[in-house]
Amino acid sequence: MSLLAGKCGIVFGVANRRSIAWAIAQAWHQAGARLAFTYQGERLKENVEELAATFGADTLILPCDVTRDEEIAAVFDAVGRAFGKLHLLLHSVAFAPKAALEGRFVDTSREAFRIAHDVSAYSLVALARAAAPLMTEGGSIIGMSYYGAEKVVPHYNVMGVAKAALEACTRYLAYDLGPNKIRVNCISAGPVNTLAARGIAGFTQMLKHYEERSPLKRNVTAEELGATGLFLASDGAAAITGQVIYVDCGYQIMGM
Ligand code: 0WE
Repeated sequence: MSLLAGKCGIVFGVANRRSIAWAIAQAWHQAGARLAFTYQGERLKENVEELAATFGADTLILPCDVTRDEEIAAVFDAVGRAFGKLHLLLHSVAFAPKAALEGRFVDTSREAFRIAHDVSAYSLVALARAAAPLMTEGGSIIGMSYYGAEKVVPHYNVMGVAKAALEACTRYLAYDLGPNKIRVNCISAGPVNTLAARGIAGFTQMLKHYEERSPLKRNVTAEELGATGLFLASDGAAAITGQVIYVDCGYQIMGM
């Protein structure tokens, strides 16, 4: 029942109520965890405040642009003062300039490549390094990935390369932090209709494609991703680290 009673967590990447980060946060909260949330930019501040308010007064809400070391330091400083310790961290953050997701991968600019990797992959390393000193009782760090990390998904382009980096970072972090009982894993989600997916040309066809081709003949729900996030955070996953867990209705196993 209270799988995460007495645990403290921090969630990066809630934009609105459809966010995968919000689904995982809800699962963690319902399991008894005390949570902190970060938001990127004033535009998303109100959304996160409104959502987090439903979790009660001991919820922390902090600004964080994950490309800024000083903002990351301030976040973990505040979490250390408020919680004194940390057990869970969710990284559900990605960005590539829109143009890089539209044209050909071969045309990716140096700047678009840099931004995609900084926001979407390096940030996991920076957050893990800052979180580790607070994870004195061990911990679970979770990143979000996508199949485009391992196979070509047209137009996913530099995000696929950045997710491949994120998955490799997950393995190296798992090795470094394992002795501290900190586990690091990725959930590779099937497509979900979130803010990050909005405006992506052909996204509706992609959902239909998964319905037709995946063994379960449907798309994954945000609630199901929440349940996997809860599992990976719990002692049920105590011996699982460095892994990429596909939560995609089985799509990834198909060859044709
Ligand atoms: O990781 C993602 C998308 C992340 C993302 C989304 C945007 C949209 C707005 C990163 N950067 C941006 N930049 C923007 O300006 N997904 C797994 C969802 C997604 O995005 C795709 C997909 C899928 C699936 C893009 C092309 C093809 C497939």
